[in-house]
Amino acid sequence: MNELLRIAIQKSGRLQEGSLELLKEGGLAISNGRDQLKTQARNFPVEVLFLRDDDIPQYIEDNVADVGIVGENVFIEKQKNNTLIKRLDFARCRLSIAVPRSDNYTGVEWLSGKNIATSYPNIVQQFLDKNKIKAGIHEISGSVEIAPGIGLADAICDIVSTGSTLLSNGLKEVETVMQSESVLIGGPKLSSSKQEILDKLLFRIEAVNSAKNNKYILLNCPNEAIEKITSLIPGMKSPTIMPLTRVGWSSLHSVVNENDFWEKIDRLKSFGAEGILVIPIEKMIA
Ligand code: PRT
Ligand code: ZN
Repeated sequence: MNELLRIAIQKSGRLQEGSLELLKEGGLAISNGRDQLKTQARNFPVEVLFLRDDDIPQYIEDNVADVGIVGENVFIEKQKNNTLIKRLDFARCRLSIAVPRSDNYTGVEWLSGKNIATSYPNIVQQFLDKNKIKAGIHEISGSVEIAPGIGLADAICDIVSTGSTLLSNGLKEVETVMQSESVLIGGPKLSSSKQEILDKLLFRIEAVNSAKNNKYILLNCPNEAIEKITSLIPGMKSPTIMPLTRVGWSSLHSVVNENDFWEKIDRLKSFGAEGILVIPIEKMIA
């Protein structure tokens, strides 16, 4: 029998949708994991295991799964024999220290001798060691934000996204311990046939992600602006240029990155570009 690459993803929660979407956009025909522990892609040698995110690093270390998608915070906290294969750019958040709003927080030394409630004891300990602070760590698995209010701790370290959970619990964010996003992690070594499947999948994920980060752009410009515009938006190799029936003008097609998109649009206009159309790209293969 041919080998299957076993990919562990979160069964339900904040990572589940993004993980499934990524695999589906990569062309894998899979069902969504409701009421099932695992499923096999119908058109690709992959088996998807649906697990609690906290268990994924251990399952990879134990060779039950080959690779998995978790938050970077979980990858760092668990300290298993895992390696980071690829950052996946969704479920972005940060792990922060927060204290009651009324406390007069003066800096990281304020934490000295205090009690910090968290679900991430290893990460907090590393942070304290780095800052040469001695403080108590109280590990709790959920509802960390209520700990100071009920007298369980002086401070917390928890995941923050918009900050509204901290706000509604009377807390203020005082230190960012780490930034996090979803990551693909794996064990130390795959068999060559599994590595081949993973490489194929990574290639597809790359195509999907670069497409998300880029837009197809079409514009009209006076011929004398072509050179400047080409150096601003060189595209994948170089732009396509077609003459317009209007003498002295061309239509230019290229690819533009999402990150500095608006800045580039402003410059294109200043170069004399008109009739700018921007169109999403579905897949992009360099
Ligand atoms: O059941 P299972 O163990 O699989 O899931 P879980 O409850 O442990 O995890 P889940 O689904 O809540 O989160 C999975 C991963 O998503 C985390 O490990 C992070 O990497 C990432 N992530 C991104 C978040 C958030 N954003 C987030 N906002 N994880 C949790 N939160 C929580 C946070 O704990 C806090 O309670 O949302 C609240 C803060 O949000 P704001 O917007 O109010 O600041
Ligand atoms: Zn969890």
